[in-house]
Amino acid sequence: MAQQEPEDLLELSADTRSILEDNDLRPLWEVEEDLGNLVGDIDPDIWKWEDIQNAIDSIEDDVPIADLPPGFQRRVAVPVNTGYRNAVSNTIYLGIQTVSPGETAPSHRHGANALRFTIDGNEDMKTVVAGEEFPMLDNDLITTPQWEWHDHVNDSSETAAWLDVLDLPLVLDSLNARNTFENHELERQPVTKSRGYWESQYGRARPFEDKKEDDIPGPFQGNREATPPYRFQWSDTQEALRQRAENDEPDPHDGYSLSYVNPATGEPPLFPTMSFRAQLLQDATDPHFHNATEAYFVIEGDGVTHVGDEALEWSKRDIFLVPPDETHHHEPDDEAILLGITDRPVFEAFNFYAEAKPS
Ligand code: 1HN
Repeated sequence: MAQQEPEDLLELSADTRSILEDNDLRPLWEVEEDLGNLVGDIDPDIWKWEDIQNAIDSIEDDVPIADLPPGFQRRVAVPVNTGYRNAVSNTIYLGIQTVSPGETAPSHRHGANALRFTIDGNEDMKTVVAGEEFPMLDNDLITTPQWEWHDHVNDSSETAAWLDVLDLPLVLDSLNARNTFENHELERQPVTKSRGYWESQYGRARPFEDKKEDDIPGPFQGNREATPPYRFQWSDTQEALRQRAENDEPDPHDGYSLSYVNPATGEPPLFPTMSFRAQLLQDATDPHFHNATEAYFVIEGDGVTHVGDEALEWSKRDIFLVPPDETHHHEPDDEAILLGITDRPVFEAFNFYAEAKPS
């Protein structure tokens, strides 16, 4: 932020200025400069998998999870950009986390919502959420809703890696809701549910009468239906994408697209703050722009996404960012599948969402 030089300041009498300063007041025409400018420009950006892999391998060699300082205690490489140094945007945090064979990322819970999208997984890599062990197979998407206990246990002989997505900057910075983090007394929470329990609660045949409508976990209140712990198996999502490509028309901007729904409502968004799509692209999409931010993880294929004047060339496992209000469209080389991540629900909740085609 450019600080105003004293000579730029409108002449106010010394008396007026000291009255204002002494009373923690500022005139609007000076405050204006700061409004909407505390977060720097968030530019289009891409993180190539090769570079991410180098980084996560290297930090894995250097630090066991057990040696991490007290705090979140997760071994993660966090993509950041010029305008916002904690995360990819002021609403969405992405990270690439590893857990080595035999390691546990200890149990804790927090107010922010989280999800894992598995990059290198297997049957014996488990994320334990709200009492149930969820196996992490490649491309599975698993929710860690706000205030649910979660730990990650690698009982396999391979290092596991995944993409973390949290609404952390929104919760911690914008909303300043910082007082909701707790470590479990145990490194691993007790597994109290059998495999498939959460699916049985929220699948197609499910208990109905005794479900509470406003069951938001933790100290929170609100008017959204809580998102349950849930694993979206890639094999199901992949089959649904294939059906869509064979039978439906593509969306002009998102290709053959599926929304990950909140299993409690059967509708998007998956979390009140973030929405997720699996997108199969066969042809170039049409350009448009919107005020929501989008981040993408490349599940399969190669291509380029044009964002403003920039061409982001992507391949499998790359991560890229489409900032607010930048015109963008995708051009897959051949067939490609993207995980689309957006903060659009936040805008929609307050009737602020807007999108348009370039003129
Ligand atoms: C967290 O709980 C995890 O549970 C990962 O794996 C990254 C970043 C900030 C705050 C909490 C996890 C996180 C995090």
